[in-house]
Amino acid sequence: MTELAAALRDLDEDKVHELVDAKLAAGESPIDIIQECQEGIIAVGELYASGRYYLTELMFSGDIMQSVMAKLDPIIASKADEGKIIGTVVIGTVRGDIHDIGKNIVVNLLRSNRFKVIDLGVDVHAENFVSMVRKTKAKVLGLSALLSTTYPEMKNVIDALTEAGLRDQVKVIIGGAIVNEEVREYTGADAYANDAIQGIEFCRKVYGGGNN
Ligand code: B12
Repeated sequence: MTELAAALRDLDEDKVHELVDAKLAAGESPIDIIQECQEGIIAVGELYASGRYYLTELMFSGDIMQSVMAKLDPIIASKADEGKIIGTVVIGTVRGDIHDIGKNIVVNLLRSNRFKVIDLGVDVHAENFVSMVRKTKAKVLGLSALLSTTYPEMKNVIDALTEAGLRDQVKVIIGGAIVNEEVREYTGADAYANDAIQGIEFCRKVYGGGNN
């Protein structure tokens, strides 16, 4: 584990920021910094799951991550690829789930990569996803979920798209730390991603490589 990941795992906010500042000064990419932080925060989750951390620590790790993102987001935005919009992506965290740090990273990266993003926020009902896909004619719907209890809800959204006759016109990608091929298959999604870059690559592919 890197020093930055360990500082986040140990909830040492000052050290996290010291290391992030040093990495930025050394020209490291915000994406690499996010990945290191993600490693640390996954360790926080494991400590929580094993009973060594409590909800307070879980919340604090989220706060630290958000304060890091407040620093990285403007840098990501300043490197935005200017030019014609590639396509529209509707995204949100599904009903029952309020985790949004990862989703927000995906949103910012998509925007800086010339996608128009409709971010529906957290705890989003299936009908809202369906009506936004219908309204915007988006070719990609991104569903974020970090709780295994919300997998049925992701399936519910995809079933609702089918019922509305929209499933053929939209590709669905599910994302979050713990989704995998098994969850993709269960929900009926077209793809899954455990990091933002995979998600952006998928959107580019759906929109024909981003050249249209
Ligand atoms: C911080 C945190 C919280 C914060 C969230 C703050 C916020 N605003 O989001 C708070 C304290 C609120 C919280 C609450 C809870 N949490 Co929590 N939380 C976490 C923790 C430690 C980190 C999540 C995070 O922000 N990671 C950092 C980001 C950058 O990573 P990420 O979310 O994975 O996102 C990346 C990728 O996955 C991907 N991605 C994400 N979404 C999408 C979407 C698309 C479309 C794409 C393409 C990609 C993509 O791109 C991102 C960037 O690379 C995780 C541990 C873990 N392993 O993830 C537990 C974890 C998710 N939480 C957990 C639990 C149990 C809870 C609670 C139920 C606890 C409780 N008893 O109340 C509640 C649930 C509340 C609710 N109803 O949603 C469990 C879930 C276990 C499970 N199997 O279901 C975890 C795994 C911890 C654990 N190991 O036990 N949590």
